[in-house]
Amino acid sequence: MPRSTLAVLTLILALPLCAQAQDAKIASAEKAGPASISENATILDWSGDVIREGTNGWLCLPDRANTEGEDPWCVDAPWWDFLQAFIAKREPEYEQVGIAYMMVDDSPVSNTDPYATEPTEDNQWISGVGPHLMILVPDHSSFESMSTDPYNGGPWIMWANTPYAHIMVPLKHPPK
Ligand SMILES: [Cu+2]
Repeated sequence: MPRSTLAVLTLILALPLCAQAQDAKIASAEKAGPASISENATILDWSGDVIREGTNGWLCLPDRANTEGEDPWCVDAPWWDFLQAFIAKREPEYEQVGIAYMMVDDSPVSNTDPYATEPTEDNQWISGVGPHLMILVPDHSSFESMSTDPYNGGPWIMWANTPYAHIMVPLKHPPK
């Protein structure tokens, strides 16, 4: 078979596989938020590439397959600034209130140390958060009245006293 035919065949075979992977990412990302938001959101993968262009200003990202737990996100602009800063290990710059939906679950995480990768004696490792909202507030002094205890039964401040502090709002149950 001429090499060009082979190349074309490879392309034809690879395309549907590729489309399937993209469909799976879109389906995963759409589960992160209510349909009224996620159906019209821009879908990104975790390298920031656009999988589907949206119309409503929201961004949804699929489950990161390399982590425990299912953790798709839908985020607004302040949260996207936060996520990019978090990944680059720099301080976020958002100046407006931010809302993020995680309507499925989240991967296990330390409640105190943003970059912890495993449980330690004192880093409050939590898992099984279940569906929740996450809220950014630029002025962290307004967090003072809130609990930092993930098991208090209601909302709490995660990563308190760091540039990444935010309000966790469980929608079904406290972390397990
Ligand atoms: Cu979360």
